[in-house]
Amino acid sequence: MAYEIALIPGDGIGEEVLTAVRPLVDDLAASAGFGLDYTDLDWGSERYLAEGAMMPEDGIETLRSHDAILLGAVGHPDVPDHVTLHGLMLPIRKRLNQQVCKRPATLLEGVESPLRGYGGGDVDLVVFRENTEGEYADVGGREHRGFDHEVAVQSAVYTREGTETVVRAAFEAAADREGYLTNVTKSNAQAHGMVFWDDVVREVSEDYPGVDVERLLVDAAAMDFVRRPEEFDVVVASNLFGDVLTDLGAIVTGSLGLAPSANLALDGDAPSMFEPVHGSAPDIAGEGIANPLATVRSVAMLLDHLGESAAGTRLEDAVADQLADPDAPRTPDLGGDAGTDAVVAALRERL
Ligand code: GGG
Repeated sequence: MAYEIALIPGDGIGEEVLTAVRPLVDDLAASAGFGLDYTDLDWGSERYLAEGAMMPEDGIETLRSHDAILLGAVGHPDVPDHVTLHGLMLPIRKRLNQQVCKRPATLLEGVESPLRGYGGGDVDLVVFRENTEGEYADVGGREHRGFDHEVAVQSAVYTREGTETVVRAAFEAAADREGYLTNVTKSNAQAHGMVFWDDVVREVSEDYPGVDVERLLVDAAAMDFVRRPEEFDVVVASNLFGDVLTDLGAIVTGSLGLAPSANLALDGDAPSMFEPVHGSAPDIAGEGIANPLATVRSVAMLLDHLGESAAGTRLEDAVADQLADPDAPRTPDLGGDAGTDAVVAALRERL
């Protein structure tokens, strides 16, 4: 049995971490009795600079025939960020209907949190981020460019279907975990879209009587991710709020270099996409010091999604073991001085 994986290293450290991690994943798959057949896709900013587009016109159709997508990172100092995001990552999420973005944040043993007094196991939360609409909707425009009366309009869009899909996914996770869900909005200020969002949460909650729901405004949630992160379990939030909160979740659990994510196409008609939360990090690109573990953990989520849960768990457990080992190499984001390849080599040995 071999799974078809679309591999998009993308930009900056995305390419370095994917190149480093791929042989380890192949070994793991072989030892677990399945194969991974990759389609290497050189999509990204270098392609944009050479050809004027981040991916080919039929790129989305190319992806459709795969079982899953593994993405590195997107972003290049010579290309505006809105071009890279709207040219690659957002069309994939939107056109493959990857409505749910799942981002766990766990403080693992051996990893130092910047928060005083927190140790391994103290923080274990998962954010469900709406992934194809909300504040990321491509609705709006600019008029009167260059004049004093220039105007920019950017509208957020919340559909019942999109909102309910992510809210239901979050309730399902909460029911499986601790029965506790935090709904993050800004419905005091955004009285249309976010009050609608709260209504959907209330409606869906009726199907989950065993789940307690806490409501938080996003400013309070940001504060509490720092002040009392141990009290969160499952969090559901809009596209932008989820994006912001998951960087916060990543850093209070040690590093953006450890944070994995899954963009899930739950209707099953299209592949889901797995990617480290971090971006292309141009400041360290090419130095060989990027932390590969966010990508490794994203692969663990990918394997779990494909139904290869034993292999996914083995990978995730090996990462946890390695981080708990004070003698194991670690990259500078975790206070070490090892390079990407050394961390992957040690993990391969451990597996
Ligand atoms: N690994 C994916 C990546 O490059 N993320 C950077 C980024 O800006 N992401 C925006 C988003 O997730 O909405």
